[in-house]
Amino acid sequence: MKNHEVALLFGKIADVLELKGENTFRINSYRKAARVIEDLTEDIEVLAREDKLTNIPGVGKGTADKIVEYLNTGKMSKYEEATKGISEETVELMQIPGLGPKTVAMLHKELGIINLSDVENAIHAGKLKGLFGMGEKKIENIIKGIELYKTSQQRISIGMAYPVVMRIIERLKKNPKVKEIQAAGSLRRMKETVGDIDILATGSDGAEIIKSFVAMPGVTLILASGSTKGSVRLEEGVQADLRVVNEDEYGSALQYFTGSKEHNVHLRELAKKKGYKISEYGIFEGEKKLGGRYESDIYKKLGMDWIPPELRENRGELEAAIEKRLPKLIEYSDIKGDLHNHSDWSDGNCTFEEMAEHAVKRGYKYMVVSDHSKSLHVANGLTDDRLLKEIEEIDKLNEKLKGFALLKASEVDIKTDGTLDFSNKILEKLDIVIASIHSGFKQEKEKITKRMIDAIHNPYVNIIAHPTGRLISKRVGYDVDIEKVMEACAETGTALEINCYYDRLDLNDVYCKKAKEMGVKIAISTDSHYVDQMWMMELGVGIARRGWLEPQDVINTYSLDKLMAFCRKKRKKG
Ligand code: DGT
Ligand code: CA
Ligand code: CA
Ligand code: ZN
Repeated sequence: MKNHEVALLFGKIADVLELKGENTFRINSYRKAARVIEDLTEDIEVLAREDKLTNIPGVGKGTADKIVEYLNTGKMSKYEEATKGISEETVELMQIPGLGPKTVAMLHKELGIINLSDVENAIHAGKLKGLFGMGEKKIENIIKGIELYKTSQQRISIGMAYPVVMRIIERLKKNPKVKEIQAAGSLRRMKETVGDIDILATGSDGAEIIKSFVAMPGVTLILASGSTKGSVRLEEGVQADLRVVNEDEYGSALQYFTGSKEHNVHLRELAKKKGYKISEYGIFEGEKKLGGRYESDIYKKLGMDWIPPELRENRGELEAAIEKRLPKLIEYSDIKGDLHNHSDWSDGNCTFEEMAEHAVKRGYKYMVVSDHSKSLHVANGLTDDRLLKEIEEIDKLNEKLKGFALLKASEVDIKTDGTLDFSNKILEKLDIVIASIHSGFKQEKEKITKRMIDAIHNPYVNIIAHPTGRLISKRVGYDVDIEKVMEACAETGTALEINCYYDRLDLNDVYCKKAKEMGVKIAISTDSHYVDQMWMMELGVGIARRGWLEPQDVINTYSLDKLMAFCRKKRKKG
């Protein structure tokens, strides 16, 4: 898929135009196109072939032509024109969180800065201090942004890698020479970012299998192609390795290549203490091979339960496996509904009828319609009247639906002073209320924490969405005291969200585990703005599993009745 490349180009055009101080309307339209294309799960090459690019919201004829030009020639003349006289390094610099076009323009004017090492030198020499807008916090943010940028350059998001790997595996499964095949490495562990993709297979003819692997569409470079290992670069900008191993070593190879490295190191020590040796080829006592066909051979022989891959981070899972107290992790099939979605009443791109239809196809029993509230103008937030009207429309649709319920909700803004965007009189009419922060990100820790806790104490608020506000590739998040937030949630019966959107995954795995330990319930929600974002529930479930969560910890495993009882309980208490 070239979606990411194209989105990046449009984003860069917007940056350059902004750097030059051009018309904001045009800048915004490039930004919008970038965002929409980045989020799209359909392949733009397919859409281009079918002449359907202009069906993408925010993509007009002019934008579509630019996409087609890029897909055909690998170049976009608008980009070349816009960046004339500006170095590639400067364009790159604006991709760093905390260093947008305005800041880069200022740094260029004041210090002649044109690239990343200029910025790093200036920070070191203390030259940023005292410049316009350069408080201590801003400089701190730039330093964090540079770190984030450096790591994200080397890793891609699970949201991008996961569908790619599923496609590769589907394709190779059709090859009659392939017997077993599955992902290993960080992807199998559902880590939020992936450095490279590791796939393992068994089969009758290694060289043939590898040949078909390196010849797949989407391969931009073949790095290695032998009889047991193939290695390629994919157009998503990530490397993928396929290893074909012997059947009687498949389990031990899977165990070894799934990692994590820290988990494996600890496991090897435990094996050693028992007088065994483990490797990718099996588990051995001296020369004698004790097992290796199945992954569970390794764990069983070491006297412990098999450990689900998402737990293998050396965070206490080995001890728990020995003591037979591993959690019974939540699974995708436990999910009964999606608790945070937007329709075209606010900034979504589908009707809630369309969203409901898709939710039914997924086998859900309920789905929350939670459009934005009035102060979020950029997202076409609903006024009181429009929300009341939407409620009516949802009621009407519900009369027609059987065995499935649309829940009336709002993603209500927590305003900068900690009050909510709708009065309790309005909130009372909703089935479920989600509250979240979309403004005042730079507030002091105390202030932003209090703001969130105030919202949590509102008897109508059931879920806090994307609790830390981070964006994996571009934003650290607000400075909230998450432990205090969790205390308030536990006390009031308010849930915290795992937002499944691939660049959010917020709460993260570590915070999920903490929430569980503190007695806080979790909602796993996709925050979908199109039907084809609802698949990201699978990513959220992965994060939940990494956070040791069991079905009972997650409120959207509840039946509709139980979920409604959860919401009502807080109202009664409040
Ligand atoms: P990534 O690719 O950075 O997202 O993370 P992983 O975990 O996929 O790491 P990768 O691709 O370098 O290696 C795949 C697995 O192979 C890793 O999780 C554990 C195993 N492995 C690799 N190198 C070592 C090593 O030096 N020692 C041990 N024990 N295992 C290793
Ligand atoms: Ca890997
Ligand atoms: Ca690897
Ligand atoms: Zn939302």
